[in-house]
Amino acid sequence: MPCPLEYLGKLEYLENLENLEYLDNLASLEYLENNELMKDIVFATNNEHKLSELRQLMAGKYNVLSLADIGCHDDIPETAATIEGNAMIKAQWVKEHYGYDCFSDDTGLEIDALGGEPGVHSARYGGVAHDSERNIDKVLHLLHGVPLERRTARFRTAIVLILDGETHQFEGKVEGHILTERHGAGGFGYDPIFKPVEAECAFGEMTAEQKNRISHRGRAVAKLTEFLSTRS
Ligand code: ITT
Repeated sequence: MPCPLEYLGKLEYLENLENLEYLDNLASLEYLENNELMKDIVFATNNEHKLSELRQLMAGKYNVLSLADIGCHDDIPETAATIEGNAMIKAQWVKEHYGYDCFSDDTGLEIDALGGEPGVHSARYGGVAHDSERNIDKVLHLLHGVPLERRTARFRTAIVLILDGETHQFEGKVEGHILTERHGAGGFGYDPIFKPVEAECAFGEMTAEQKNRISHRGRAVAKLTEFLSTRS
């Protein structure tokens, strides 16, 4: 339990709230610290699945705002040759056009037997943007007949954070194999055909919590939140 003196600043703030009379113990203050007083942070993504993963990963620490929450409905161009470059474009777009400090992530699935493809082209590998069924069909087709030991792959996530005029980068990755058919209906994107080395099943068969614990995005976000905790 933190020292009550640490709450003095918040008490001043709370004095202006109508419901102060109900705040009769430190547990209530702690609740407010974790919820109503949580800091906002903008996540520059149009992908609802990624947004929901991030909200879960940062729950209790940050209130993650979406692009819609800040009135941004732009189709931000992702024209860089690397996932780091695309993450940079998205974060800079939000900062330049909307003025918010923010972070973005870009993720690629790198399959060794395909020379690292789809990589930066993961979203539209099958020809149509964000059509996961087509993307998976193409991967399974290209890997047809390739034995398990040569189906090695990894998800790699690059996060770019723009904060107080500075840019910071974080990376997370998870090694695994591409399965020969779909498994499970959980997650999104390529999750049904990716089995991490440290798990017995595909991402598609995991709960959100199980995936977040070992995923590329979970690992990159852990570094981001660790960094943010040194700044608050
Ligand atoms: P934003 O650019 O709006 O953030 P996006 O869908 O384009 O969303 P990414 O560029 O980061 O997201 O990822 C490219 C694709 O890679 C994405 O559309 C999915 O097909 C796949 N992908 C990303 N993260 C994944 C994950 O955790 N599990 C499975 N597939 C994933």
